[in-house]
Amino acid sequence: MFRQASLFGSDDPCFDPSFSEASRSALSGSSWIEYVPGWLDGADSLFDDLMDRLEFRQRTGVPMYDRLVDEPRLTSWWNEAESNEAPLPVLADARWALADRYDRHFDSIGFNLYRDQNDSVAWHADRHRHRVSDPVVAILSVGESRPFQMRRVSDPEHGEVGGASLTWGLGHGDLLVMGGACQHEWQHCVPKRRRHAGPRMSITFRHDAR
Ligand SMILES: O=C(O)CCC(=O)C(=O)O
Repeated sequence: MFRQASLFGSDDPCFDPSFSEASRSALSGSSWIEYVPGWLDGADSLFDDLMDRLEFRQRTGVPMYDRLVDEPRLTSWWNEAESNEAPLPVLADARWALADRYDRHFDSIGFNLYRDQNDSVAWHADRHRHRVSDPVVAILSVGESRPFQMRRVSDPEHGEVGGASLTWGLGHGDLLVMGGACQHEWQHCVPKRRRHAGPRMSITFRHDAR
């Protein structure tokens, strides 16, 4: 896996605490997304620091459609119950900035590494919707840009589709936040690509209570 240096920030990582570039869109009912392009500066250094610091593994036996498969990406987890400190100070600060803005206590961070164009995550809605009502999920993307898609469903378990999908190109420090009923009314995915794609990491902030 080789990451080509980009023009997108090899400086020390820092984010925009004022969310000045944020734009919020109502999706349907009470679902909304907020998109903040380039929220984080220094995305390249954050990617490299996390690669040095985290242990990634591949989950096996993951249910996908009607089969059990090896997940086509690598993952790593941090949660507050196991360790007080987020893996890097900039992520600790980001947690508090997100908590202030979205009024949620983000107590876990999931790291997903898409090594190249063959890595992906299939259509799904996050399972913690069964424990937390209307969870807010914040996704910070570093490394190369990959399409992130969302589609409306009548039932997130079975993915009955109702309309065209929406797509954002996420990478290089972009932030996308899903809120309201997104995990009940919508599914999301990161599809494989035909053309070469360098590595991308998504850093996902979740809360297990309000
Ligand atoms: O990598 C992403 O942008 C999406 C991650 C995701 O959907 C998940 O881990 O549930």
